[in-house]
Amino acid sequence: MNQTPKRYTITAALPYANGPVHLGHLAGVYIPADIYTRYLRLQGRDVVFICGSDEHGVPITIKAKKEGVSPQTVVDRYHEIIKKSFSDFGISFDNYSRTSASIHHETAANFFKDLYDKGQFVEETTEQLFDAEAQQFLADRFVMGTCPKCGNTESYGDQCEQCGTSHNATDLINPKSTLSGSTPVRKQTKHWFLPLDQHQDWLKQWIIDDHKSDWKPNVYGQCKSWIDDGLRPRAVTRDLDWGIPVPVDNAQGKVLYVWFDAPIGYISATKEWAQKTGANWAPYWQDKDTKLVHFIGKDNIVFHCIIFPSMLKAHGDYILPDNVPANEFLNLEGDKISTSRNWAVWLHEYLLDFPEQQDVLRYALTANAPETKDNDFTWADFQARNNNELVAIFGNFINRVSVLTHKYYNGEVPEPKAFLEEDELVLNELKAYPRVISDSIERYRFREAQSELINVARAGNKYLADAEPWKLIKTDPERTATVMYVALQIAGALAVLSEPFLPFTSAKLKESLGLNSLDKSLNWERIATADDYIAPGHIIAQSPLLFRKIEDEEIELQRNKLAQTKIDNQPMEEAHTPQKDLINFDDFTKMDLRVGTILSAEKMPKANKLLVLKVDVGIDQRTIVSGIAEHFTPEEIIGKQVCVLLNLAPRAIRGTESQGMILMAEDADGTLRFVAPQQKIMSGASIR
Ligand code: B3M
Ligand code: ZN
Repeated sequence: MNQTPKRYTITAALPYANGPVHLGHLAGVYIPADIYTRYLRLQGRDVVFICGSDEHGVPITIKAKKEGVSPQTVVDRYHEIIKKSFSDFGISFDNYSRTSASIHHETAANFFKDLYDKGQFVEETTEQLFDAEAQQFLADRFVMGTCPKCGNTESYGDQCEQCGTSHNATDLINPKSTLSGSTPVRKQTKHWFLPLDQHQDWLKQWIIDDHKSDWKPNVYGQCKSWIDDGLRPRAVTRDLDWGIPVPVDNAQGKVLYVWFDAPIGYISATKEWAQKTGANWAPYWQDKDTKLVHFIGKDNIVFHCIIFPSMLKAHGDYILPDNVPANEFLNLEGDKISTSRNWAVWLHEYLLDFPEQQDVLRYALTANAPETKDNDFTWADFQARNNNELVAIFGNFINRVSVLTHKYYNGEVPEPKAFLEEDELVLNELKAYPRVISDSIERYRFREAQSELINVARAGNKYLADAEPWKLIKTDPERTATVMYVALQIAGALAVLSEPFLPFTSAKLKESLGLNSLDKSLNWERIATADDYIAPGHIIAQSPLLFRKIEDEEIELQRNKLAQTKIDNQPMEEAHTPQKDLINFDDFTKMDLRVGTILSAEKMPKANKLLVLKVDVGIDQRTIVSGIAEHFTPEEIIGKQVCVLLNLAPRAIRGTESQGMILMAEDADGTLRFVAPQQKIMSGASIR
């Protein structure tokens, strides 16, 4: 879209309501979407910003099963938590809805019905994976196996999180049910398929030809690889009991696939917003002068670039997205963020430790946003961004301006005298910033945009440091007045330009500078075209503390929390060492393994760990020294049958020759157990 669109529909991925949101969500999707939307509003554009909870799908059912509660209980709980986190962090949705809302059920069912009536589906009875133990069809996250594309052994039935490929559950190699662990069988069932193969041609032209230069390379690349591989029909219904019932005859026990209903959630949420505000929802989705932008994470690319557009196209009344600026992933202190391993910084927990410091996190996440590649969040970087940039540059400049204005002029903006070259220079530089920042934002380069914002404060600091009004005041009050006047204009511009990135700070700053009571309101347009934003005589209040230094101890505390999580996770992770190198059968038969019976046991003198055993191994009775004294008393093991490696070369241990080895199994916590025959058997029975 080249000329300015009439209106914008901005969507942010609907988070699954099966857990709270963490900083990865914020960095990848919601902050960029919020910056973009706030920016558009500041330009006076007509925009609706839409999101909501994704409350269907297998992840919700799995969580509910685990907790022994209904799916509705799960989604009710997390919907509220997620909604609050977003509002706490200033994510300024016009509507945050949910897919269990009746308006959504109705909208999604009608959408399906419409495509059905138009003959846009292929109806087919095929063999699907079925868990005979759990008596359930296995779709999506109910089944895991090896990804046919990249070999990841933990791919889900509908999608591989490693390579981003979306596939059919029957494509998985070695599928296993996540319900029972059993290997699924195949069973016939009827479903409706969206024939993506029939959409291949227009998709190719639309993405590969038309969007080669304006979609991000990561997004374009994934789509291209999909299209190059050849698109195949995708089932859009499932045999499940949680979801939107398939609205046609003879579809009992079937619901819409979550990835069919969830994106329609954007439309339902827009309708709900229109109902609340009295607006008309339709042009936001159906007028070709509307620019539709989907903010998502990289694991959602194919759904937003291929499947949902095919649905919209098949319907016929809808516009297609203009852009889908998907981000890569944010890691945390070097590791992939993981809900199950609790390797995350949860937003509601962050606010307990850093109350009212939303903007600091927003800033650090944008400065380090995973726009072109996966990135790493570290607490050290968070602290440095705050202390070296927000406090030392932005906060410092505002503080100096405020303090000096009060000290010299009781808070009244002074009358400037003649401008010198350095004044003109900085004022002209200021005028250029709205354009520079806009250009970056319009191209979805939010880190670049935010670093330009900090450059405004940097320019202000440099201007003050060069002019030194604190020295000048003694010798040249007139010149000081001019310098302070110019510095105040810079402060005013910062208050306005920071709004998309640091909304809480911007509001405080506007308030203290009294920007809302100016004759001509200060906006991006005025910053770009004028240089007398705040007139002489205007009164400013004392600036509140915008940012405070974050101390080493606070960072240490966060690091300790994560270290504790690592420890909590450890036994599980360490329990299984990787498989050793392969051996052949001959290697195995070289080991002479036999059942032995312990005849006697006594402690080795002066050795805490060692027991000296006499073991009957059929062909003889031999002495074996074993390091198990800390685990067993001699009395409790006499008479026990064990496995013995007979032909281990004898060796002297503390002067006693040991003529074999007893096999033991070790638990994750270090507990030792004998490997023993289940029933009594003759001593010397060979083990194969
Ligand atoms: N709930 C998946 C996710 O959180 C999904 C997004 C839906 S957007 C329509 O990755
Ligand atoms: Zn894969």
